[in-house]
Order: sequence, then structure tokens, then C-alpha cells
Amino acid sequence: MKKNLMLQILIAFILAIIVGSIFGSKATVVQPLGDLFLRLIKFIIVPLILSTIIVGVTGAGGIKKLGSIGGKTVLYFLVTSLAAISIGLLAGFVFSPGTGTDVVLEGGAAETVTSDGVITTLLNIIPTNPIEALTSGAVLQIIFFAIFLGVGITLVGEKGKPVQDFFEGLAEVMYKITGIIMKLVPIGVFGLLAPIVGTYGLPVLLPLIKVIIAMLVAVIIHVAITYSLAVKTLGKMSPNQFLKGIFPAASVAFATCSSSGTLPVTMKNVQENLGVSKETSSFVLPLGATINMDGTAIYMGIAVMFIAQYFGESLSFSQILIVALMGTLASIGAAGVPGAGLIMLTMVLTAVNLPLEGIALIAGIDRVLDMLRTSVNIMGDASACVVVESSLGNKQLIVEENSSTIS
Ligand code: DAS
Repeated sequence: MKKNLMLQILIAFILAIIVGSIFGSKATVVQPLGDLFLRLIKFIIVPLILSTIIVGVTGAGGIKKLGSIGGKTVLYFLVTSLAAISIGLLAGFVFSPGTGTDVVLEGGAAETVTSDGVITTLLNIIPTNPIEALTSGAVLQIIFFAIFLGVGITLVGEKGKPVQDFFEGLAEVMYKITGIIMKLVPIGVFGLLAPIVGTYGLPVLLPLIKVIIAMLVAVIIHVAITYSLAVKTLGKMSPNQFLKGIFPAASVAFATCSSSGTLPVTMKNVQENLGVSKETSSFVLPLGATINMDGTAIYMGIAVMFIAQYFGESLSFSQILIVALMGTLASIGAAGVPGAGLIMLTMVLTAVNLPLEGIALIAGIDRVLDMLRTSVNIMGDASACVVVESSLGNKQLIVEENSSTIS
């Protein structure tokens, strides 16, 4: 991928805004370009996750080291998710998007998403049939299967080498296919965004503009402070290098609203533009795409404050703490697909007895909010890669400004 990919993506964004603004809902005529791109990146996800995680586990340098990488990764995910939801709650408090809004409530309450409970959710991660998990694309179950396959190969030693070689070859093939598909990112971004711009005109956005502004500010703060501090102090990488390096993947996430769908691009970017090893990225990213969603955590904070304000409810300090905890759990439980955060919001609202009808208030602009939260979600995963890689003492991280490598 060449440095001018960023330029091509920027042009795609501008064209999408122009075409969407001029043609309105007729801009859906270019949707097939977006759908084509979306299907192309989705079709490589399962073999990519399976092969790269196995490569990551077998290349981690032993079970002990794998445990260390896993522990650091999950700790980083939790800390940044808590920071994210705190920023979201603060933005909701400062901007008070729910007071004085003239949006009218239409439609009934959303049905509550009854979370299976932590124990059941954790048990469901274990696939009873790995082949079914692969064919159904159950990402968490595939991750579980791949990790254990990798551990098994490591423990078996020499006899497992042929299996390891197969998956290493498969991973290389999947990286190569990802590189080919990457050339279509600008077309995909244009085909996905132009219809959205045409659909979400000002009449839809204006009544809830304070929610969008609160989300925008919170996202900028989280990226500019949390991630920049993390990559600079813990990853020894310049924030500018990080942001430029992850820009293509953030654009794909913005256009597709799918962390899982963006995974091949995120993997390519962190490896080629940030210097993260295949072993670290192939372990951290698939895990992050399913359980680390800082953008969704920010959204939970803002949405809960908006709904509480709209219905004139004031949240006590203990309720705020419950929102912080439940919002973090909801961001862990949200799937890396479009609209997942909106579905999980019912869990958080129920926890603090806020009316589920509130979801109908923001459902109309959810796609716009999802674009912002998904971009942050993958940036959080990429920052975790940089921090974990640096903690392993691996020196190939691109810590100096070297824009010629941007791709
Ligand atoms: N769209 C989800 C993702 O892919 C995030 C969300 O809906 O909150 O990360």
C-alpha cells in the first residue's frame, strides 16, 4: 500500500460528501461499490483470524510469555475502556444534550437485551463445534479455538511443526489477499459513505446535534489524550506517527461501522505503518475487535446522560458508578458489527432504571454515532498493539516520524 492511499481516502470522503449532498437518497445508486468492498473484507476474516492467532500463539515464545501478553492486553483494554466511559459521562454532563432538545419521542420502547450473564457469556466462548464456529463466523469462539490450537501445537513440539507451517503459510496468503483488497479502500469508503450522507441530511441531524457534538468532542479527547499519552509514554511512538499510520483502518471502520470487518485493514496498518509484529497484532487485534470498544463505551456514557436528561431524571453518584461499570461490560459484550452499541445500550439503561423508550430518541442518528465509535474502537485496539509490543521490548516499532512508510 502506498503513502498516497491516505490522499485517495480523503478524496473518497470529499466525493462522498459532495455526491450525497447533491443527490440525497438517490446516492444509494453507488451502494453496491460499498457492499462489494464490505463483502471482500468480510470473506477473509475467518481464515485470517484463525491462521494469524495460531501464528501469534505459536510465535509468542512459550505459554508463559503468551500469558504475559494476554494479561497486559486485557489490563490495557480495561483501563482505556474505563477512561472512555468516564470521558463519555463527563461530555454528557457538560453538553447536557438531553435538556432543551426538541426531538419528539416516536415509537415504543426497545426490547431489553437480556444479557446471558457473565458466566453464560464466558461459557459460550467455548465452541462445542469448532467447524460450526468457523462456518458461522462466531469470532470469540474462533479466537478461543485458535488460541487452544496454538497452545496445543506449542505443547506438542516437533510433531506439531507441519500444522504450524500450514497455518503460517495460510496467514501469509491471507495477508497478501488483504493487501490486494486494501487497494479498494477508497472505492469502498466512497460507496459506503455517499448513501449515508444522502440519507442523513440536516433535518435528521439538527434536532440531535448536541449529542453528535458531545460524541465528537469526547472522541477527540479520548484519542488526543488517552491514546496519544499511551503510545507516547508506553509505546515510545509519536502520536502523529500513530494517527497517520492507523488512518486507513480508521477510515474503513468509519465507513463500515464494523470493527470485525475492518480487522484485516487494522492488521495491515499496525504491521506496515506502526511496525507491530505479526505475533502481537494477530493476538491483540482479533481479541480487541470483539471485546475492546472504547468508542462504544464513550457512546454509552453520552447516551445514558442524554436519556436521563430528556426524561428529567437525575442520576445519583452510585447510579453513575453503575453506568460506568455496566457501560464497560456492555462495550466488552458488544459485537464488532454495525449498531451493536445501540442494542447493548438497553442493558445499561435497565441497570439504572431509565426508560428504554429513550433509545428511540437516538436510534435515528445511530449510524452517524456508530461511525465515530467504531473508528475509536479500532484505534484503541491499534494503540494496545503498540503498547504491548513496546512492553515486550520489541524494537521494530516505528518510533520515529517516517511518513514515507504510511500505507
Ligand atoms: N459498530 C460496532 C463496532 O463494529 C460498535 C458499536 O456499534 O458500538 O465496533
